[in-house]
Amino acid sequence: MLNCDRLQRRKARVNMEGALVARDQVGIQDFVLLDSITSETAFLDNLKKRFNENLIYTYIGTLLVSVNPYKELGIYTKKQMENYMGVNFFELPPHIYALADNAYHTMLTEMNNHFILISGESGAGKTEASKRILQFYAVSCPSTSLLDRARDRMLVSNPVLEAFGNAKTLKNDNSSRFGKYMDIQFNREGEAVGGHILSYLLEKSRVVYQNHGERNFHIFYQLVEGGEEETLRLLGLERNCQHYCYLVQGGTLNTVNYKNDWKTMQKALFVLGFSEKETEYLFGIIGSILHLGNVQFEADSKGYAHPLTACCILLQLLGVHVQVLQEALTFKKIEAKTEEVLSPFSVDHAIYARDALTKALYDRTFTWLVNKINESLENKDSTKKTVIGLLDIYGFEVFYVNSFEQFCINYCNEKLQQLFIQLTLKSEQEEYEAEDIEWEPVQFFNNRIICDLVEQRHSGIISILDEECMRPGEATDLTFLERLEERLGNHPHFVTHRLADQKTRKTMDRGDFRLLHYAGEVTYCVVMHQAKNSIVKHCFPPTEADSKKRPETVATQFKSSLMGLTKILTAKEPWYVRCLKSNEDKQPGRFDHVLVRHQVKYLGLMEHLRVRRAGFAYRRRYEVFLHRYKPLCPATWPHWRGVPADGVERILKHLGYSEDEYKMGRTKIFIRHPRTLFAIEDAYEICKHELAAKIQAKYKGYK
Ligand code: AD9
Ligand code: MG
Repeated sequence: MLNCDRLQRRKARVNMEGALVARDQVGIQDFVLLDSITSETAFLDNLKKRFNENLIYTYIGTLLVSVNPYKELGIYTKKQMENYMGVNFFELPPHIYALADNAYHTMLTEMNNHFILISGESGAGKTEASKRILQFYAVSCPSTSLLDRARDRMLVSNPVLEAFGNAKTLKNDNSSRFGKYMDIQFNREGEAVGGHILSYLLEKSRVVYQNHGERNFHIFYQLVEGGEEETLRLLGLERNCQHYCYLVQGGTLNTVNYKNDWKTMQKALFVLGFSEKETEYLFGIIGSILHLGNVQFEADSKGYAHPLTACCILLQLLGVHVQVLQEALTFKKIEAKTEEVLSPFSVDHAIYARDALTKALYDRTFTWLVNKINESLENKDSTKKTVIGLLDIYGFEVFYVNSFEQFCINYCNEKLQQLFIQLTLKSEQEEYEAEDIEWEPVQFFNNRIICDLVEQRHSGIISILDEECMRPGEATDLTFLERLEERLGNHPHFVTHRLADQKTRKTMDRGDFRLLHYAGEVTYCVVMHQAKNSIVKHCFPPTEADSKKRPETVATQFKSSLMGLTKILTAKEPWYVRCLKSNEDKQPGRFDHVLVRHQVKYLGLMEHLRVRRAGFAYRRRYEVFLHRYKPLCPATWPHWRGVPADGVERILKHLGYSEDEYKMGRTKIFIRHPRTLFAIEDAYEICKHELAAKIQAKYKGYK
C-alpha cells in the first residue's frame, strides 16, 4: 500500500510533470502513450534504441515487453526492488518489478486471483522473468518469521525443478523441458503463505537421447561432476560423464562447472524438507539410470537378446532381483488364456525396452518430486487466500529434426497464443461492441485455425493419432502419415511431402509432415530410422501398445491438461510479459533486427498496440467503480441513491475529467489512459487519509 510519505513524493512529481508518466532518457517507454509510433519499423527502432542503452523493458499499456540482453545488467538489486514497491505502474521506468507489484496490489485491493502469462520462444527469457518475479515477492511482501520458511521453500523449489527439468539445448543453455504453472498464495495481509505447482509434459525422451550439441537434464552432470566422493562410491559411479552412454548422445561437450549447482540443489532439497532417505532414494534412481544406459545386449544364435553386462549396483539401487530386471529387458509378457507366456526380444527390442523403462522411471521420479515439493509448499491454514499464478512454459522451438516433443511444445505455445488473443484482441473488441462503445475493428491473425487443426475432436491430428493407435499391429508411422494426408491434405496450415513444393516451396522427406504455426513453419519427423522419437512409437511403451487395454495416448492426455490449464487461467485476471529473443547466438547485447521483427509480428504486438492505443486501458462495472470512489464527490458520499452510471458520471465530472478521457458503456465505465485512473486512485488515497485523520481527531475530542 502507499504510505503517506511515498504519496507526497509522488504528488510532487505529478505536479512537476503534469502527468504520472516517468520518462527515461532513451526512446519511448510506453508505446501506447506516444502518438508517433504506428509502424512496425518505428516500433523496432524504439526497442533497439532502448536495448542499446540496456533498457530491456518497454510497455504496451500494462503489457511488458522484455528483450533478452544475454548479460547481467545490475537491475535486479534489492535497492531496485525497494524502488518499485508500492509505486504506480507508470511512475518509474518499465520493469518486471513494476508489473509484479501492480498485480500484487490489484490482487489485494480487489481480493481476486491473478496470473502472469510469460511467453516467448525458447531462450527469450521466460524462466528468468518468472524467477525475478518470485524473488520480488519474497523481498517485497510482508512476512513473519513463521512465514519465512514458506517463502524460502518457494524460492528454492526453482533450483531443484531446474536441475531435474531443464537441460542445455541448441536454443538455450538452461532450457525448460517441462511446463510449469505455480500459484503463489497470499493471505489478506498480503503475506506469501504457500504455493502449488502444476507441471506439464516433461520431455522424458531426453533422458535416453539428445540431439547433437545438446545435453541430458542438468541433474546427471551435477551428480557426476559435483557429487561428493562418498555419494559417487555408494552409487557406484565414476567421476566422468564420458563414461555414461546416456550423457554423451549429443557428442562431446565442453565441461561446465556443476559443483556449485550441485551444492545449491542439495541445500534446496534440505530446505524443502526432504529426508535423508528420500534424498538417497532420489539419487539412487539417478545413479541407476546412468547404469541402465550402459547395459548392452548381444544376440544368441536365434537372434534373441541377452544382457552383456551384469551390474550388481544397478540391481541394488533399483531394489530388484537380477532375474526380474533381465526378464523386463529381454522378454515381452503375453497373456494367454490361462497363463503368461514370455516371448524373447531381439537386441533392438531390448534396447527399446531398456530406454522405455528409463524414461518411465525418470518421468515418475519427476512427478514424485513435484508432489513432494507441493507437500512442502502447502499451506494447511483454511483462511481465505488469493493467488498470483506464474506461467513459465517451454517456448516455441524449431530444430533441424523435430519430433513428438516439439509437436507438443509448439502446440502448447499455440494454445497460449490463442488465450492471449482471446483475452486481449478478441474479447476486448467484442466488449466494446457489446457495450455500444464506438469502435473501429483492428484486424489480427487468429491462430484458432491451427489449434483446431491439432486438437479438434474427430478431425484433428491428435484424434487421427489416437485412431491409429487403436489399430495395434496394423498402424505404423507411415499409415499415420497417410491418414493425415487423406484427411488434412487441404488444410491451409498442413503440408505433406507431396504438397510441400506448392504450399511452402520447400521440399521435405516422405516421413515428414509440416505445420505452418503462428510462429513459423515446423517440419515434424514421423518416421525415424532409429525409431528413437517417432510419433506413433512415442505414444505407448511397447508393452502397453501391444496389450488389449487402451490407455489415453500421451498426446490426448496433454491436450486435456492444456484445456485444464486454460480453465485455471481464464478464471483469473491476466497480466502479460512478452519475452523477445535478441539473437540466436546467445550473444550479449546483440540485437538481430530480423529475428526481433519476426517475433514482434507473430506475437501480435502491433495489433495489441493498435487495440490498446485506440481502446481503453481500464474498465469497471459502474457499481464497483462507484463503491470504491464515492468518497471523492460530495454528491455520492456517503450514499448515492440514483442509477450507478449517473453516480459515476458525477464523480468524474466533479474531478474535472473531460469526455474524451472516458466513455460510458452499457454496464461499465471505460477509462482511456492509465494515468487518469492513477490520478483518481491518488485522489482516493488522499481522501482516505484525510477521512482517517478526521475520524482520529473526532475520537481524540471524545477523550
Ligand atoms: V525455454 O523456452 O525454457 O528454452 P526461456 O525460459 O524463455 O527459454 P531463459 O529464461 O532460460 O529462456 O533465458 C535464457 C538465458 O538468457 C538465461 O539463461 C540467461 O542467460 C539469459 N537471460 C534471459 N533473461 C535475462 C535477463 N533479464 N537478464 C540477463 C537474461 N540475462
Ligand atoms: Mg524456460
